[in-house]
Amino acid sequence: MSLLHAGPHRLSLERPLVMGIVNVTPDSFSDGGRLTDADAAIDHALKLVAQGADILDVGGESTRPGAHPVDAAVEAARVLPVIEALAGRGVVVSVDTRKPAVMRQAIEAGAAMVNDVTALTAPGAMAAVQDSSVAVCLMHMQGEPQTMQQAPHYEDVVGEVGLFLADRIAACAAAGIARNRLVIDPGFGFGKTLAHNLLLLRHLDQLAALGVPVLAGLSRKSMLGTLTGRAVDAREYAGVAAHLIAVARGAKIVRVHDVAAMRDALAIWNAVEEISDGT
Ligand code: HH2
Repeated sequence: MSLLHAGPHRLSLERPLVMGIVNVTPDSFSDGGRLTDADAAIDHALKLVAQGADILDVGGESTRPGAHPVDAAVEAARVLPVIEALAGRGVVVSVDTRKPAVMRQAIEAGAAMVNDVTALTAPGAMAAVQDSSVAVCLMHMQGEPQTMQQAPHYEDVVGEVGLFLADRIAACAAAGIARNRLVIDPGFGFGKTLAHNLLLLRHLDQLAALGVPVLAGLSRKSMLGTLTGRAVDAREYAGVAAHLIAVARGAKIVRVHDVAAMRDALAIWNAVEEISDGT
């Protein structure tokens, strides 16, 4: 049985896992400003756990297109109390950060996973996780959040994203990070046009073939709005459909705002996968 090692936790990958999003930011694209104080964030996070989230991803810096970077001290002050409270209740907590200083403090506060949209490429990022036992999500992004959607360009988006992720897996192996701690993610919407996102979703199985669990994060993203004409707060059905396609093509973790809806969809998925033909 395949297990993801995340700090003290061992997460079975037999069934797809749901990662619930907790943005402690004033400016996230779909839920910014809702959870700016720690108590509100913790309350929301515990609701997501009650709805069936397996992991909670706590972020203190928006990486939406055009977002401005925040100072490490500001980001840490936003996420640390939330991480500490949730980890203290036994929740599997991931920290969504690209800053080594925040990674270190989050691990100290009990985070079991580091979700880095820059795939540990910042100076000091590899070292920040190397001597810990946390899981790491390596995500692909072309460019920087501030400018990444201006002119994304690839000759072969699936091939290039795959090569980048394979290279980052190798860099982690060279740094002594065991493969059973790694997750990869094509980074939907991070320096990608609608066509790039659709191709990555259609061919997600090619990334899954790298042999590391794939995480898909499409929740409420603009590609869903473009395809359905829906506003950001009305993309739940589209998100469920997109994540289910990702699961059908090999994704093992889905990163979503709307946990309850995703759980229902996966109840159907799991039942179909697990029914025995001889029944
Ligand atoms: N997407 C966002 C943030 N972090 N991490 C991973 N691994 N994969 C993703 O697709 C991903 C991510 C953007 O979504 P959100 O957190 O809702 O918004 P914001 O960055 O504005 O806080």
